[in-house]
Amino acid sequence: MSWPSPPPGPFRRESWRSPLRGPWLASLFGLVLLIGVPIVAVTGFLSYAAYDPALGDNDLTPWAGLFRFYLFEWPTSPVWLYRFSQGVHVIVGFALVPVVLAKLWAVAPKLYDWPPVRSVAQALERINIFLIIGGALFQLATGILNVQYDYIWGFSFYDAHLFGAWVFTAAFVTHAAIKMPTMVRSLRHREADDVPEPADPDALTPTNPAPASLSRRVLLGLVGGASGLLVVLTAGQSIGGPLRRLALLAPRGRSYGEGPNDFQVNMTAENAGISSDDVGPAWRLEVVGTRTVRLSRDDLLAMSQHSEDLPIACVEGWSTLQSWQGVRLADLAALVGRANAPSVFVESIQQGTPFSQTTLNGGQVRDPRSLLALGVNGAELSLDHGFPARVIVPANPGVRNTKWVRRMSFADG
Ligand SMILES: Nc1nc2c(c(=O)[nH]1)N[C@H]1C(S)=C(S)[C@@H](COP(=O)(O)O)O[C@H]1N2
Ligand SMILES: [Mo]
Repeated sequence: MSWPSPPPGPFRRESWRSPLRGPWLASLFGLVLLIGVPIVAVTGFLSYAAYDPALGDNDLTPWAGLFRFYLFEWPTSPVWLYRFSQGVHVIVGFALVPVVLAKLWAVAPKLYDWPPVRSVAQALERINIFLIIGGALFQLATGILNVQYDYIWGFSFYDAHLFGAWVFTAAFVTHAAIKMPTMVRSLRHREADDVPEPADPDALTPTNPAPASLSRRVLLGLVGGASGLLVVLTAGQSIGGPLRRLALLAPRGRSYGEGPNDFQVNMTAENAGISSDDVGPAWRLEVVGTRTVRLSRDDLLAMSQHSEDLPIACVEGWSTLQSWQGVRLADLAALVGRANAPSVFVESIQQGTPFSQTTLNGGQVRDPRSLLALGVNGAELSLDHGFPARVIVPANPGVRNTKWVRRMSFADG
């Protein structure tokens, strides 16, 4: 079969005229992605492990079992582990946006290859390229939107971002392996700034270049500058200090509350549907083990109190370090005869959302720094921060630090 000549427009090589395009430029962006993408991927897969240490009641993902092969019991040390890994995931993810767009621009002529199918190998490679582009844009879009907005999805962000990650990773690894020799070869030779690159087999270099409107160096400066700006506009949410005020792209990473309780709130008591009756004097914590004990807030305050400086670190990348006061999870486990519980299932007063419950693993229960917090920074917990009691566990993702706790069931081990 022979193909007709290319239709007018982008399928014609001569319609691509920027003198900046060429294999060196495409390979340079490729190299940056080759370093950046694995950082985002590894921290992302770590986040999944952190979410589901016991893979118990939290994991509502269909077919999640397929992806559990690498999971391990999430540790409690160092306390900043999730704060760091998820901060890196979100900050580097943002920083890669301009690089991904620049790389797409640099290789755009390839997307309009003519004839569209020449051989089985070429067709497979093209399918793979469309999976990478689709995967990258999907992951960046879902990730960024999740940081910006709450619950705008008709589907679970968590499932979509996880499946997207596997599709993208598989396509990325394949593409990197195929293109490695081309990248290494192309990066060896750099043309003077205002000269088009030599003709290349991938046909990225234009056949009839237009005069340059900006130099390659300026283009690289713009892409790098855009990445740097995105880092400045997000990093404060994880790093804190004066940078926090600059974290405009992380609108939920800012303060909320009064005095000692003046720090981030994602889910307010009002939005969670917590009424003052729920948390009034009639509130009891039900602790279930070999026996069931019902404790008032005063009963809890009469137990041995401990104070720990621990971060809250959200999947969205924001984090904050606070000083928490309350009773040890280990003491509650011992109280109901389950000192060696392999896990505890925690339920909130809040209803009707996966965030209202969590499973913590045995290491998290036994760590003496893991608290059921009654206070923060020396003051009573505010209602928005989880009054009468909330979970706070070192190195734990924020979402597993359940607020407005009503029941803790220590498993039999
Ligand atoms: N009951 C309940 N606990 C919850 C949540 C929630 O929506 N409901 N949000 C979680 C999330 S996603 C985070 S990051 C931490 C901190 O959230 P906050 O800022 O709303 O306190 O609380 C967690 N505990
Ligand atoms: Mo969160």
